[in-house]
Amino acid sequence: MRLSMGIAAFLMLLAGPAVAGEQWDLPMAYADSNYHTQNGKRFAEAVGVCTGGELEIVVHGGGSLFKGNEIKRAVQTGQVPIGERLLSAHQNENPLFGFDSVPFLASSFEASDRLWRAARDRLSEVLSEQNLVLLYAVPWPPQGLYFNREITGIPDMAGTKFRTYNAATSKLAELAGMVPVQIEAAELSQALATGVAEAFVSSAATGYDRKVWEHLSHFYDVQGWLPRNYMLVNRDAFDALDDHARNCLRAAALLAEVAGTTRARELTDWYRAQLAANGMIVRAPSEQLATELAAIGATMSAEWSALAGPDAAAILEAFETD
Ligand code: PCA
Repeated sequence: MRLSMGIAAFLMLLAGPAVAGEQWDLPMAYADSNYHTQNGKRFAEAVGVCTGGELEIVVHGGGSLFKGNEIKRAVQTGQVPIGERLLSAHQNENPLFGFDSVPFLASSFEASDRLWRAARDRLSEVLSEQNLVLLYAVPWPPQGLYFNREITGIPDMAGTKFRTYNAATSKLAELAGMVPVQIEAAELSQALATGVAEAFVSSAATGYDRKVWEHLSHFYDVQGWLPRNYMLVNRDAFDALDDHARNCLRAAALLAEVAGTTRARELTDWYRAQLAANGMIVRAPSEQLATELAAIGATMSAEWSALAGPDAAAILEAFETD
């Protein structure tokens, strides 16, 4: 409450006179109640207050305007001026986009923040070349494994149909002898209900949002990595704004990144507790599973470094020396 009053006071200082405004639609892919979506709504409100109504942003959650895998392209091509997306889902375009999904490279909130600081400038440059302005990024809670049975090691996973959300998670499935199927979070419950997928990797947040206890029984809290959602603006739309509106977007983005990341940290234990409260067995991986996953992580880390070349080297160096 104190924080939000501080934010309001800060934005009022920036606010100019009220003028009849421009309206921007903002597609987001995840559940309306999810903290990313709620944070995006507060970001939109802050921009509205700061610009005195000159720029009004309307959030469309749950993939209702564009589906997750369509959002980046829609923003790039100007079908919408702004959108939020899990960038690692596009790591086939540029391996740099997968920097936040390398298993066990940065598996705590603290390490994830450091990795983000190390990657941010280069990522902004690459996105700028794609006609995109990067505004802010907010992590998901640490990634764990969901199954419909007890799993004590990788051999238990053989042949399982495994829902993935990017190239890294598909690679993980293959290295574990499973069959990857890439599916958006919005379609996850249906995929589990129909047997298209039998297991998956994600945060406790997505397990909660999709009520996966209706289909699965075990959550292994392996804490693999913390992928991020990124708020992206079409560069032409951004450049067409006046200085004041651009400053408002940047200021609201700074606040949104801090607020969203804080919320993710605060909610992580709560999400895990909700899985357990709804009957799931929530536990750490066995020693065997942890060791086997670490070996897969080492393979994937080496592969990512080779693929992302000088970008990877620069990020890893900045990460390790921060
Ligand atoms: N939820 C998203 C991405 C990472 C996460 O925790 C998903 O499962 O699609």
